[in-house]
Amino acid sequence: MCSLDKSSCNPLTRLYLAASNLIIMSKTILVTGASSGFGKAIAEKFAAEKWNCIITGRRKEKIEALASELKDKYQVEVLPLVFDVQDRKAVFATLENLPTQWQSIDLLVNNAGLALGRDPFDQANLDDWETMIDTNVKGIMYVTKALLPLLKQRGGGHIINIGSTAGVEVYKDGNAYCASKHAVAALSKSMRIDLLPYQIKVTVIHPGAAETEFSLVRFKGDETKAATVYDGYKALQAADIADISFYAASLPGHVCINELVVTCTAQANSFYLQK
Ligand code: NDP
Ligand code: 8X3
Repeated sequence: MCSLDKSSCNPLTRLYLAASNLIIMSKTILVTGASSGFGKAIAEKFAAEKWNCIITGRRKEKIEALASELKDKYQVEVLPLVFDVQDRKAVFATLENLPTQWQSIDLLVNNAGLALGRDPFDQANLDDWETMIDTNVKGIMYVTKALLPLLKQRGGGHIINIGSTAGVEVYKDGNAYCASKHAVAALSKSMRIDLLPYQIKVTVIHPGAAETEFSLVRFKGDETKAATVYDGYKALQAADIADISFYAASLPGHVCINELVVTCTAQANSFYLQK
């Protein structure tokens, strides 16, 4: 018998106990928008900390390449999933049919999102507006709703939503992007209240300017315009948001960071940036 004193077990039993301990201790994160920027850095950080990762995005080759890289580098399990968060049917079909061994999710990071254009309200493009609302708002709603049965079944768990300083203050020509991120702030508050009975933590992180593919997407591939956004100061890096997400996810069960506004030192808020 070795139920109380592990040191008295034979080596094989000790090995078995150590392995089962490792299995029990492995946690799982699902992060959307992992093909670049914050999402990719978040997957890298959590994989480095030995979390198993479900990574999602639309660009299949990038998601699959990241999956191989994380598996090789960190010896963790990685499930790559390719879908558009705007596509309600695809979101539910994929997330309601996760392989059994992937159904215990400790942390959902709703990160996938984008800005398209930066134009005055009267000149902004309606299709861009719809894409931003469909991705940044409806995407979070679909993904979260699809995963909630699993989170509830698991008991507890944590949702981190990536908002923006654009969800704290509205800036000129920010219109629909700012509205979408204000919606993320409101949805985060709403989730936190409604999910209280299930002990699910809800954190919203509002980053300021960060050097990712964000501006390249916003300015539709215009590299010069995108680079100008980060000229003359040290912007936040994707790894900064990954580290902060990991910290928020590592706190004791009874502690929840509700909201965090994070900027680089050169930025005070949406309006003041020292270049
Ligand atoms: P990136 O453009 O580098 O990354 C965006 C990620 O979202 C990509 O992986 C992209 O993957 C994914 N994505 C976009 N649209 C969809 C979609 N319809 N379905 C599935 N995945 C999608 O930008 P960031 O990393 O900077 O952006 C991540 C989040 O952070 C966004 O919500 C953004 O609004 C927010 N944010 C960014 C800031 C910044 O200054 N960079 C500051 C504050 C907030 P794919 O194209 O493969 O689908
Ligand atoms: C991204 C930061 O300032 O472009 O959400 O809105 S900002």
